[in-house]
Amino acid sequence: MRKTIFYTVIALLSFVNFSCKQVKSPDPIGPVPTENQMRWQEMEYYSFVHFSLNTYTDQSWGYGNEDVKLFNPEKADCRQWARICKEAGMKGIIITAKHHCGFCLWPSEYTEYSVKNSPWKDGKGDMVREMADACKEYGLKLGIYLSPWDRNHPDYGKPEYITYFRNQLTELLTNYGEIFEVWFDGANGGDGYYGGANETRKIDRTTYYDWKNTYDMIRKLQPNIVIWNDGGERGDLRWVGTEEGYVGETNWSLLNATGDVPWGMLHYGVENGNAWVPAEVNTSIRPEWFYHPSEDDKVKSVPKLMETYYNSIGHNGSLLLNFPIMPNGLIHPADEKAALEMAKAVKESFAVNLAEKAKAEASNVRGNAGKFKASKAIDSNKETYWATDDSVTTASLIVDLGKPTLFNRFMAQEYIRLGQRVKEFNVEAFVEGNWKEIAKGTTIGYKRILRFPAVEASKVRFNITASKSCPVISNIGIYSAPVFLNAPSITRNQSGDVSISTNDIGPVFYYTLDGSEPTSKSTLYSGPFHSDGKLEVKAIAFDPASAKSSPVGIEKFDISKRAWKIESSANKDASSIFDGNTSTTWHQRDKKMPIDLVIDLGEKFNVCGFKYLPDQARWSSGVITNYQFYLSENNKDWKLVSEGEFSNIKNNPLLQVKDFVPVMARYFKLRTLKTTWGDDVAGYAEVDVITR
Ligand code: FUL
Repeated sequence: MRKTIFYTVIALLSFVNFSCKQVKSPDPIGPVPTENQMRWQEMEYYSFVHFSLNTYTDQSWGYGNEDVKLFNPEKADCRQWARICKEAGMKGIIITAKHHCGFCLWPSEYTEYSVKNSPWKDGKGDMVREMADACKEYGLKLGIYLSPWDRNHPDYGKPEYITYFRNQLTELLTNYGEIFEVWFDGANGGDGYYGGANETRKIDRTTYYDWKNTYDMIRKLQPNIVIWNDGGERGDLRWVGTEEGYVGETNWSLLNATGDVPWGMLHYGVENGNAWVPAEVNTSIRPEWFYHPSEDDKVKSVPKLMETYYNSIGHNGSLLLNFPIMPNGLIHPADEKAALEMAKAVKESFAVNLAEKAKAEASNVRGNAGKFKASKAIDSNKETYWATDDSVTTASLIVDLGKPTLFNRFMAQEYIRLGQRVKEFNVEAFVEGNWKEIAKGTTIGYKRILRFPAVEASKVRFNITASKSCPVISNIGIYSAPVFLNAPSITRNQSGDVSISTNDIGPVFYYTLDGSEPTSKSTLYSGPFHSDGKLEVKAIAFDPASAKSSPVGIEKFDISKRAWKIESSANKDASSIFDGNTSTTWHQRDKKMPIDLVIDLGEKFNVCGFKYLPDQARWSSGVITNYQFYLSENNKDWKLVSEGEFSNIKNNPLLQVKDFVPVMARYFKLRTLKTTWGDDVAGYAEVDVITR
């Protein structure tokens, strides 16, 4: 008997051993994430806080000469920031320890331009310390933003500055505990205070900072860190080429380790790149990064934030969402409300994974081994996965829900420790006895979520139609998420025709013109309507199926543009700059700087401001950074009414609004002094005036 048991055990052991040998895990393909990148990827969602002297000067970029005495956040409370981030489902906070103006939120030993000379806590405060303590208390990780460009420091542009920069980094990476991410913004407008020199300093961003040695130093001081850098040496993470909150639908977590990274590579990654450099989507909860009171009513709505969620985390990226801190040192209640409502929407959307209790079956299972079977993709365990045989690069997995079930989201995750593989896939639903395609996508990566109109089906088929190598899928999710509609956009063309539209599928619109809040009882929009002159339109999108409404879209139009004429050019395309269509543009290419745009308003008005929307195409030429704005009654005698800088317009090409003391005028002149490209091209998507 004993012998029989012995031989049975031996036989079983050799069988197990034999099958394990037979069914080896897939080999990794291409570059794979490091442990640091893996840990970071799993964080998914974390925040930025922007706080500096800009908060007190209503600027986007400080020049470097702003008075340190302005910094006095009497209610500063990093615990409030941390609590909000925690409740919003975030996993960490990156603080602007130093922005481009050079002001330091910690009492750096190497400069006087810091909190130590501010009235805040009589110069005894340390905002980075308070942030680190608050993060610890709330179980969040801490990250540091240290601007390489320093508009205050006298040595900026010289080799000495690199020592200063590294000294500051050393302070930040040694005195505040573990730092999960360090953020080096590439912005550099050239000019600055520079210790009183008030000049333009050009650096070569590929060589000046000697990133290689700085990186070595960082990794020694913080072995678990990830480095974000949008210029020079390749970091661990990449920018996605826009600050509007989305990365490409196709998103490879790969780049090449060396060479230039044009916009397309930032946004979509590089399919056959030789380095793992995943995407981080950074955007602000308001249009701008720093706090501006004029944006209190421009905090992003839940539908907008949910769109950002799907276009970042749902596109194989992480989401870095910014809170601007108010001058009193707190996050504005409207920002808190939006972030918490978004968290609730995310929670509700993904509360029940309908695939979890289902049965799964695959067209191919690697070596027919239990370890790689289809159900490993629906067991909610990130360490197990469904995989196919090496020779199989197209495969299907059917999730049987058991009964007709309503759903509108599909989520898939690759086991990226073995590399990113899937190039193309689609999802079908079994409806009334037939398979019907409901959605399709390209890459998957760490996480991909597809949205589609709700469908009722008993089975779902996930088809991988192209993959670099055998697919390795760690998780699949099927959800029924609540609908969130975006506020509609409202435009008016030069003839005065007002149009209402949206990106969402299926809603109708209701609007008002008398300032009252629109409801589903207001006027139903049935197509463009005519209305010249000053006008305020408020509109909602409404989904008849769920009876849900969007937030209210509001647009204020000023004087009619019907009689406007461009005086400075005979070009016919030029009128596209006041056609109300933000995607049509005009570029003046036939002049040398400064380039003037002169417009005849047709009659005299009391003008008190102007608006400039740059070309919305990515990295377009002709984006104005430095301007002058003049008014005239006769097109001869001009009065300069506004001049300055459109800060951060390159990365965040928002509508720029400038107000000034009212002046009667029939003509205006927008003079371009400098653009982001520094060439002789001035470009415009829209220009407008504000009148009294
Ligand atoms: C940009 C900077 O210039 C902005 O001011 C902001 O800090 C943003 C996160 O990065 O490029």
